[in-house]
Amino acid sequence: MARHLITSALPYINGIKHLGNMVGSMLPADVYARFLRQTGRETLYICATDEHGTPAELAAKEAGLPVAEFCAQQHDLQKAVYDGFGLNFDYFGRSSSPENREITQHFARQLQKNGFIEERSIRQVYSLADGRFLPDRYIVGTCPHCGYDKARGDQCENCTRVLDPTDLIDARSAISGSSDLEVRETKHLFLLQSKLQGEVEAWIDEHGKDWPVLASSIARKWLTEGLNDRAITRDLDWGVPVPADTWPELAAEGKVFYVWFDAPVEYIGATKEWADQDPENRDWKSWWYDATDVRYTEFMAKDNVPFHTVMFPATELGTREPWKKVDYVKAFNWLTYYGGKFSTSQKRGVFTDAALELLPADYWRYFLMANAPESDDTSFTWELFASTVNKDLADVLGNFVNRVLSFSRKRFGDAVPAGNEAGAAEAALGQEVARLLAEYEEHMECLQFRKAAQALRALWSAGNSYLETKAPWLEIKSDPDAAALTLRTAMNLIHLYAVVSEPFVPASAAAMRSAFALPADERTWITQDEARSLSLVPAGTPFTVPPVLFAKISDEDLASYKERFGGAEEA
Ligand code: B3M
Ligand code: ZN
Repeated sequence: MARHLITSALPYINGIKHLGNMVGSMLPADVYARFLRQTGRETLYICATDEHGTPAELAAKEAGLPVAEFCAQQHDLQKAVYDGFGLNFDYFGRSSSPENREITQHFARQLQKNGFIEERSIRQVYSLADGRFLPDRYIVGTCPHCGYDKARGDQCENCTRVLDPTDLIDARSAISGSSDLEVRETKHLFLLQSKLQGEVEAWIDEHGKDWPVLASSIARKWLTEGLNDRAITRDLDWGVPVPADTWPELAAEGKVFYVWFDAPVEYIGATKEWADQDPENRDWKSWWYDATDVRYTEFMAKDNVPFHTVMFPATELGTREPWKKVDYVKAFNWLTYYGGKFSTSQKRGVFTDAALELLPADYWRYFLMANAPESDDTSFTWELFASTVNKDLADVLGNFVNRVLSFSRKRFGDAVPAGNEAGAAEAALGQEVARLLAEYEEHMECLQFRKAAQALRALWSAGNSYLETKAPWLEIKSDPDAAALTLRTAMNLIHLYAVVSEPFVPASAAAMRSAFALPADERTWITQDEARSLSLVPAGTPFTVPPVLFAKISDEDLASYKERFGGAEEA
């Protein structure tokens, strides 16, 4: 049986992420990893903060902190939010780790050895006032295309055009504001991607066949445009240093690798960080090197697809070593905020820390996955959020659990009642539940999260329909044994929900499961037969009634959320 390696795009260190980032990478990866673990597959889910590059340096400057300190703080802040979301990483690392430095430098040496790296002289902007070169975002000026006066050296935020720092009008240093700039010659390393084009194409022909269209179409588009040689070093203080044993001159000048060169390597680096914490029992290399029994799935939003499907595979191929390459790329479209962009700089939309201040993680997890931007963009609106929470979570699931357990306790006391033997209604219910469970499993295996969420919801609804049909509150009057059977069956459904809902709503699943005092309940999944017979919780099992699982979002709540976060009017 294959071992499953899972990674989600590494969240950039410069600030807390919004819900759009969450639903396009870490959350679906966690849902999938939980499902795989529960169904008995050996699984390793790795993620990390992406800590290098100019945005990190600039954000640190703004915060008035040394960049290393800033990154350490932000890493802990982000990790705390992800813990709050119930993200069950096997390891959450840092791309600034010594492990990543070592492996990134190894990659570079291999690429050099195999003729895929070349030193080239380029002309770059140098700031006399700051005494340094100004890469990418360190230089600001007026966009030659649209006239926006805060365009950055790499891109104009206003018209989104990609720029070269020398294109800017009235260019100045983002550090000192000085316009005392000149263009100087400097040497950088270039990755000769053009030489690897054919190999990457062949690799995608072979391995990209089963990827979702969103991923494979983006990869093809990049290949059609042709792979250009790219500068993979920068003049920055913060980053993986160019190794002095191979490039003494560049190392002496303090060059570091470009953030997109070391970031994907951190998937491997973080796996080594994980292993270094328990070297006796963990073998990072077996997951990455010559790992023919590993199935590797990556999660990311669509803007990250070119780096993962083309550039990083090119880098891996160029090492001429058997590094594990991605098997399946699960890519996502955008989650929009009322049809517009979530924006960190304009503080528009919902950030992950703020979301957890409002409501527990399970509300967000279920909502986001049930509406995941899989085949198209999804628009987040507070109205859609409130109606999903109120209908699916509060009415369908939460209400069922509470109603069944409180009613049974009132009529039959603190243990699951015995009553009649299962009859025709229970047999029909068991068939239906087994069918829906199979459907749910199938969608999860194919990483179709919206469909999986629908199947899960259908499982929850099946319980409601059964309860409405049997109406134990009427049965109790004429035939208490019939009512007891209905309640016992419904309690078995609650236990089944507790097990199979875990990937989506782990905290609520744990609350449902702990309602029953089952001896040694270590079961991780439910088989078709068990689903059909609905008898894992026998009569006599003591139970408690958990607090209300999901509170409804009232009209007043809705109004206050919209006021606090802004709604349609700002779109
Ligand atoms: N840090 C995503 C971003 O910030 C980027 C992903 C790296 S994955 C190796 O857009
Ligand atoms: Zn512009």
